[in-house]
Amino acid sequence: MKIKTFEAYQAAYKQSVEDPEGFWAEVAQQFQWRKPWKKVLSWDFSEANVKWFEGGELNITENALDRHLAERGDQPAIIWESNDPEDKSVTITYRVLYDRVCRFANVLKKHGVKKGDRVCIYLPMVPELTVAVLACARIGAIHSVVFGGFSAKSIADRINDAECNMVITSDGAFRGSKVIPMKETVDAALDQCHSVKHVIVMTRTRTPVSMLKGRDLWWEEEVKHVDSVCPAEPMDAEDTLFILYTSGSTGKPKGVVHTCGGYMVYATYTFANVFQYEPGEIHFCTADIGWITGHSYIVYGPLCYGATSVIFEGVPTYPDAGRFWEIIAKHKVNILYTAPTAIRSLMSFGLDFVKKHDLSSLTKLGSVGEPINEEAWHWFKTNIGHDHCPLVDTWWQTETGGIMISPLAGITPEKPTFATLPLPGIQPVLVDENGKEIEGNGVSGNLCVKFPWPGIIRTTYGDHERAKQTYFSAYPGMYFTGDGCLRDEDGYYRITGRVDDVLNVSGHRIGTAEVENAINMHLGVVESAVVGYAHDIKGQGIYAYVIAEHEPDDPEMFRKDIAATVSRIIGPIAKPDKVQFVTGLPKTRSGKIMRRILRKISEGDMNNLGDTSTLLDPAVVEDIKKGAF
Ligand code: 6R9
Repeated sequence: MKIKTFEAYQAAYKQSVEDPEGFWAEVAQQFQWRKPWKKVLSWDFSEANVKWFEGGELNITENALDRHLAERGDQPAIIWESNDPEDKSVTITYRVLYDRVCRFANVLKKHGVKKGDRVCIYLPMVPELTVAVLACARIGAIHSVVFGGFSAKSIADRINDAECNMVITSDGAFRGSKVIPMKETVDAALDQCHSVKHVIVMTRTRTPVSMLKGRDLWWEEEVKHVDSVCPAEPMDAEDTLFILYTSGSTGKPKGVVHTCGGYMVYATYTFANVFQYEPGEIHFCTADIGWITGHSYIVYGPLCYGATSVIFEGVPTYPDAGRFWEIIAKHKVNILYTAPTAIRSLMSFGLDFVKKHDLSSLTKLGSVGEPINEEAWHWFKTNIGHDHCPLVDTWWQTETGGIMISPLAGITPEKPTFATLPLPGIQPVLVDENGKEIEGNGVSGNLCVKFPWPGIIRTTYGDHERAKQTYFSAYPGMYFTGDGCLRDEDGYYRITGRVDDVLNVSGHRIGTAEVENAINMHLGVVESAVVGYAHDIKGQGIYAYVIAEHEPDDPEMFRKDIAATVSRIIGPIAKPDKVQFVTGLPKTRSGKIMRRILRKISEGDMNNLGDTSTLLDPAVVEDIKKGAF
């Protein structure tokens, strides 16, 4: 499965383009299948239909667990590091993880969860989160993990969209110095959800929680009364493995659907190759399992490849800004996979925090989630990687299932801030606004992919038309990523950021429309427009232009109230950084908000607003400029 030289990469790439089916069949053969597939690939982008390994049967947990027991049953699968550095860390071997997954799978079954049912998981970063995810996969239930920072309303929307019949949560969560309620938030969500029959509550903070008779169950109690044997449910390669909600440029977040066979093959293949994982290495991905990075590179990729994966419950700055480095020294971490926003934040605390810890175990570094700026790239490479660790800048998306464009660690020659070259099987193209492919090097355009890969999104849950519209209609015959991209003279790719109305705040994807809808729900707000602006640490900050019914008496308080509403409707991650009260918004004669102008103003670029003559009322622009931050 593993490519070991740059020549081998080039050969694999060539083969993957000339004979994609042969290429992926060879990779897929290295997994454990219950029944072989009949057809490697069938696809039709115009209908958003892609199928991989049709007719094949498998269970991903047999690949992530059972298959490792004979050879590495006693090897750590998970090393868990608590929020509190004084707590003992927990090591869970493959055998123990297998046992815990089987038991919990039996708990789910006992309470009526069947193949195809949807289960919402709202948990902090504890080992039970991985257990819950794998237990669902074991019995063929579809997991929908919701990031712990989302509000009750966001949880409710996701539960209702997928009609989940089970929720798995905890009493509370530890996050830095804070204790955050979890069950209470789920309870508030469930007031608006009628499909949920049971809630399983894991004990973490032992904060008082309400437990309703007949509905709510304690995790610890339930696992005592079940068998430890749970045969894996045979799944069709194209059966849904999970749903993960993500933001787009319009409307509510959509449920990205990934299926069992293709996702498994792609997450594992990319894990092995991009990180050049060597047996026994300790892999530390700092993402939350509530995002795709955690799904693919904390849980499924590493475990299917028999790796040891670190799960960290806390935040990089608690108890101080040396926490990541302390964890690396403590567990002799070899691979660190993190986000530019974390790097920039830790940079700002100075090198003393770094120097206190022994980072000599590190062999490879990775970055994901947003474009990495030159300064952060070099700081990471030099101060954390001591200039000898390869640094892979990995570009991909929730919809792609796994890494798409990235160096292979130590194999692909690096170039700071470039995701470099496509992985085997990935055929990127740049297109202009008219959908015409831009060929050659030294060009920029919108990034599309013209051939399917096994990890590609299959549909948006419950609304196939939306998947077609969002990804396959802008440029017929191609998957459109929503990203802008540069291909330099060497054919290296650099992703420059979203070209649609999606923001990337601290690596979190947030739709401007979602934030506007939340702001507009606030009492006294008439209308709003949200744009992103360059932010030193977060990458992008959220700038909201708000028209209020009356001029606010206490604008500062009104801003805080608006932030509270956004927090309540979406979650704290979507709170605007800046709120400017305006009397009008720049609109075209057809009523469309000209965000281009608002973006420029939010960045302080007042003199390059471009043509404003097509505006309904060009005078509003002058007013907005005067009041800008
Ligand atoms: C994995 C993940 C996807 C969006 C994507 C792009 C941005 C991710 C990047 C990157 C530049 C990288 N993005 N990795 N931009 N360089 N290495 O983050 O998924 O949360 O769905 O976000 O993130 O804009 O379109 P997701």
